[in-house]
Amino acid sequence: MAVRQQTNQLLILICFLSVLLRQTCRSFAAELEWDESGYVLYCPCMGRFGNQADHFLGSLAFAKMLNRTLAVPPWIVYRHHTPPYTNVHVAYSQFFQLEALSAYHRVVSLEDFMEKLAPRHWPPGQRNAYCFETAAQRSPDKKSCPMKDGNPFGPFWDYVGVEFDMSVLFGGISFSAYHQPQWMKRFPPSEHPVLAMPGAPAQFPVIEEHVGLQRYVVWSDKMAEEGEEHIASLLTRPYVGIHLRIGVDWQNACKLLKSGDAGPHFMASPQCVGYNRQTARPLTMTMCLPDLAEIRRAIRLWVKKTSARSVYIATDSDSHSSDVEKLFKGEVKVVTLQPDSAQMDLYILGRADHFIGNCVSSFSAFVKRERDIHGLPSSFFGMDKSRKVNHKEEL
Ligand SMILES: Nc1nc2c(ncn2[C@@H]2O[C@H](COP(=O)(O)OP(=O)(O)OP(=O)(O)O)[C@@H](O)[C@H]2O)c(=O)[nH]1
Ligand SMILES: *[C@@H]1O[C@H](CO)[C@@H](O)[C@H](O)[C@H]1NC(C)=O
Repeated sequence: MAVRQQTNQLLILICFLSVLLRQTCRSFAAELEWDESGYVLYCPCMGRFGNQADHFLGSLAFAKMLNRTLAVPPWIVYRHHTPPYTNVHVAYSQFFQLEALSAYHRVVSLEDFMEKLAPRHWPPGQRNAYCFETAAQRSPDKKSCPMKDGNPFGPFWDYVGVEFDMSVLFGGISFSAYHQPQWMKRFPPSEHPVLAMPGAPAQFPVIEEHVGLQRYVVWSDKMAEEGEEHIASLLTRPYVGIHLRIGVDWQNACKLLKSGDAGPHFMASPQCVGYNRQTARPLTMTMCLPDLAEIRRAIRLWVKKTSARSVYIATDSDSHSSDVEKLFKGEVKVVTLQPDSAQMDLYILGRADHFIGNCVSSFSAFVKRERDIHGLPSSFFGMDKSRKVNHKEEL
């Protein structure tokens, strides 16, 4: 009797395990199964990392809205100053966990899509491009999507290994949720399985509704390990992380504010002035391009408030580290890594005890969103409340 019961239990266990195994196998295989609900493909062809990240969140939301799998593109990294001087395409999973996105929506890497699904389900000869009529207007026959015109467009689709066969144009619709029914009606997946677009089906900057999707953008183990090593070896907590976006290209961008008719919304600024244009706070020159006095003021304030023992400076230009060191007479350690990959700066800023960012920069915005998700505090240059109010600037 007892033996029989044990055998039964064993059998049940085996059955249970095999069901578990089969499900695991199925979910592994499912990754590579064709999705009858279709796909969204796009080139992250606008801007550098911060811009691409903003666009990524919107594109993720767009794919979910259409219930299509998102083919997650690689990041385009521009190497204008280092050999081989061509764009580098870095797989999403180098920096972030692809699997973490699945908690929100179905995804496949664009690389896997091309290697494992496209040969059979989206073969050469059937590769349609989709774009706005207005974009096609620029082509010689006024009917072709500019998929591979110029850099980074051409190199991107070459890297992916795609030539486009036909163009499908659309107009009178936007990527917003308002037009969801039109998209579904116009492009049923049975007739249009793969929507491949020249740019992200999203707005820049990311709309308020999609800011929280940052939650699904989770650092890869490799990045986290490397980042933690840097933090442990270079910094003493608490540390204040600052983003100095002050290089020549940025100085030129901020000049556009001087004319005064730019309004409060300029690049990533909705993140600090507010998304609603009517109620937005004014955007000042100091917020866009903090001068050395403002940099000193903000750092001194936040180092004091947080009793920081070190400061981490990420920058696109001069780190001003010796100026910052002088502020604290050597009592606060000032660190700047100037890493090869900008993502390492993002990681370290994301983990700081306090972050001071540049409101107008989408690079800063990435850090701010991530910190908000984890409940970590951030502020922006040029807009601490305790700051002396300059009436000319504020009104
Ligand atoms: N390593 C590093 N790179 C930076 C830093 N700030 C800016 N960069 C570089 O400059 C790029 C700025 O472009 P984006 O990331 O799109 O962000 P943005 O500040 O909104 O700038 P624009 O593209 O000019 O609109 C980044 O992607 C980095 O490559 C920094 O603090 N550290
Ligand atoms: C969404 O797509 C999935 C996967 O193709 C499918 O199983 C599901 O039925 C679709 N949902 C709707 C509402 O169409």
